[in-house]
Formats: sequence, structure tokens, C-alpha cells
Amino acid sequence: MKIQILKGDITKIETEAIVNAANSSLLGGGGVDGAIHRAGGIAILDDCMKIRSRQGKCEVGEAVITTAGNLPSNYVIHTVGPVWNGGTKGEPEKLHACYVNSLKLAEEHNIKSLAFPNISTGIYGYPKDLAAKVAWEAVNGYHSEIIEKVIFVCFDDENYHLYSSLK
Ligand code: AR6
Repeated sequence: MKIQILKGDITKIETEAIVNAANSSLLGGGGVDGAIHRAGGIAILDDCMKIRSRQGKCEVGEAVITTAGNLPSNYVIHTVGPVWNGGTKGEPEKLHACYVNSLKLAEEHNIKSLAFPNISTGIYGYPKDLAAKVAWEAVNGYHSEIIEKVIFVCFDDENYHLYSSLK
């Protein structure tokens, strides 16, 4: 599995799937979630609502998959990161689970390439340096026969520099 680091907007990335840093409602929000729903259009929300009526909300650390609507990718994997609450409320384990469960779901759909945003490091307030380590360990430590490429898409300079120094 090749790991790449890019600086940019995840809605422009052409991997088979992109990952969304969603919230448990799955009904959209700000940050990267807002950008993905805006660029992908109503088809994403329609799929999210179907998932809601099937299983209810999405728990922290879990992941679900929808169409990508008008985006260049085929799928959006929505995962719910933890809100930072000092670091002793299971935040690292939950963040790790976001990455691993997204990778598992990608494999189930035979997805060979996917792109992650820096989950929880915006509105949810997870310290960027700690989140980058968790993300890197989770993805780098995951061995897949199916996934060929993972891109970490960093939107801000701080995350881009942190990821670049981890690699
Ligand atoms: N492409 C890539 N990364 C982005 C983009 C983009 N277009 N826009 C922002 N980021 P956040 P969270 C980065 O706040 O902390 C939403 O309202 C941003 O710089 O989007 O997991 C949800 O509905 C940051 O590094 O997600 C939830 O309620 C990273 O994406 C809540 O925010 C994550 O920031 C989730 O909070």
C-alpha cells in the first residue's frame, strides 16, 4: 500500500473513494463535511438518509459508505471522529478506529485507492500533531491485498508539515 501526502481540497481528488470527517447524524455540517456535501450534491445526503433509516446514527469510530454524487470519486466513506476532550476519554483509540474501519469498508467494496482528510483536527479540536501520529500508525500498520494507494489530503499548512515530517 503506497502512502502519499498532498496539500489541497479533498473534493478535487480522483481516488476511488474519499473519506469524510462527518458527525453522528450523517446529515452534513461545516468543515470538510460541508465541502463534500456541497460539491457532491444531494445524492450523498439521500444515501445518508437511507443509512439513517436503516441503522440510525453512526457511532464515533464507525464508518459508512455512500455514492460520491458529482465528485470525481465513486464513493464517500463517512466516518465520525472523536471530539477532543483532553485525551483520556478514549480519543486515540476512537480516532484509530476511524481510519481502520474506513480501510475495512473500502476493502469490502474492492476500492483500490482512497483519500483521507485529517479527521477530528478542525471543529472537533484534536491536537494536530497527536492526530497525525494516530492516523499515520493506523494506515501504515494496515496491510491490505486490495488497497493500493492511500492519500492523506492536508488542507492547512500545519497538517501538511506534520505529515511530511512523519513519513
Ligand atoms: N479538503 C480537505 N480537508 C479539509 C477541507 C477540504 N475541503 N476542509 C477542511 N478540511 P473538520 P472535524 C480539513 O472541522 O474536526 C463538521 O461540521 C480541516 O483543515 O472538517 O472532524 C462535521 O459535520 C481539518 O484539518 O472536521 C462534524 O460536526 C480537517 O479537515 C465536525 O465538523 C477536519 O476538520 C467534525 O469535525
